[in-house]
Amino acid sequence: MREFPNYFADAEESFNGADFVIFGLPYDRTSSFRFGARLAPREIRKASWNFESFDILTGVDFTEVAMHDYGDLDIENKNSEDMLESVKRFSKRVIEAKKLPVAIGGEHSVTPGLIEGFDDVFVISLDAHLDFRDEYEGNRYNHACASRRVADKVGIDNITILGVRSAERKELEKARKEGLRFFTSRSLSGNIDDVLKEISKDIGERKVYLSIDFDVLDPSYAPGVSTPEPFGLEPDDVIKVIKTFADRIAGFDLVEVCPPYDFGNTSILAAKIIRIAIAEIWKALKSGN
Ligand SMILES: [Mn+2]
Repeated sequence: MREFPNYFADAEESFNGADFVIFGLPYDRTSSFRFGARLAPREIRKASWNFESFDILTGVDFTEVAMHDYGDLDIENKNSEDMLESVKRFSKRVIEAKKLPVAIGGEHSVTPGLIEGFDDVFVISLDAHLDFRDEYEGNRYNHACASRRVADKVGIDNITILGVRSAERKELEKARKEGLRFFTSRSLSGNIDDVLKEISKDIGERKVYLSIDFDVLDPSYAPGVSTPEPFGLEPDDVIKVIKTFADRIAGFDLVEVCPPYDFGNTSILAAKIIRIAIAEIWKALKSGN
């Protein structure tokens, strides 16, 4: 493969001039099955150079979109608490500067840090896993606890998880008891338009934070993830989610891509979905101005 610059394609704006700030979170210290998600920011950036600056699907020319690529945060060797502190600090800086954070993981444990800077936000998480354990392997900040920690912050009524097809029995009981709203991949099959319409109505005009755990996709589309789980969503389902909330998304992350188990197709799809999300949000921003 040719050598390309180590920044996300077309992200050539300065921090101050940007509407979107892309940054990498190379962290996989709590991964429970496959390690390697820390390598994803680099691979996804590389994959982004595969695409034309003009995107025929969204009609957006990325040379017109003010995107900055900050690079990676120095978190690879930190423990969970210190990693979260760094992620939170940087994410806050982006949000306070009125820019939209676009985080490339790394594992899902980064998400609770990313949302810390928002005052009032509804979290939509796409994930094969419920991630609602209070702790895993002795760590409350393990990637298997991501949704639980997010719910601690925003409140159980302000998060919904789409595409679930894996949970531990007690974890599931607890989620049901506490009223966590989630939709299994099966329940969305053939029905996602109606579900999204309903969620959209409930959220109203509130801001949305979108967390895309890439294992929400079926492994036939995205085999290179840390914990693949069969019977997942299709890429178009993810696009539908993005389009439904594009006018309200205040930040998003894409996590759990695991390059050592990828032939390149997962990173390519991840880069494309990041580009489509930026394009749809940008179009919504423009039409709102
Ligand atoms: Mn997951």
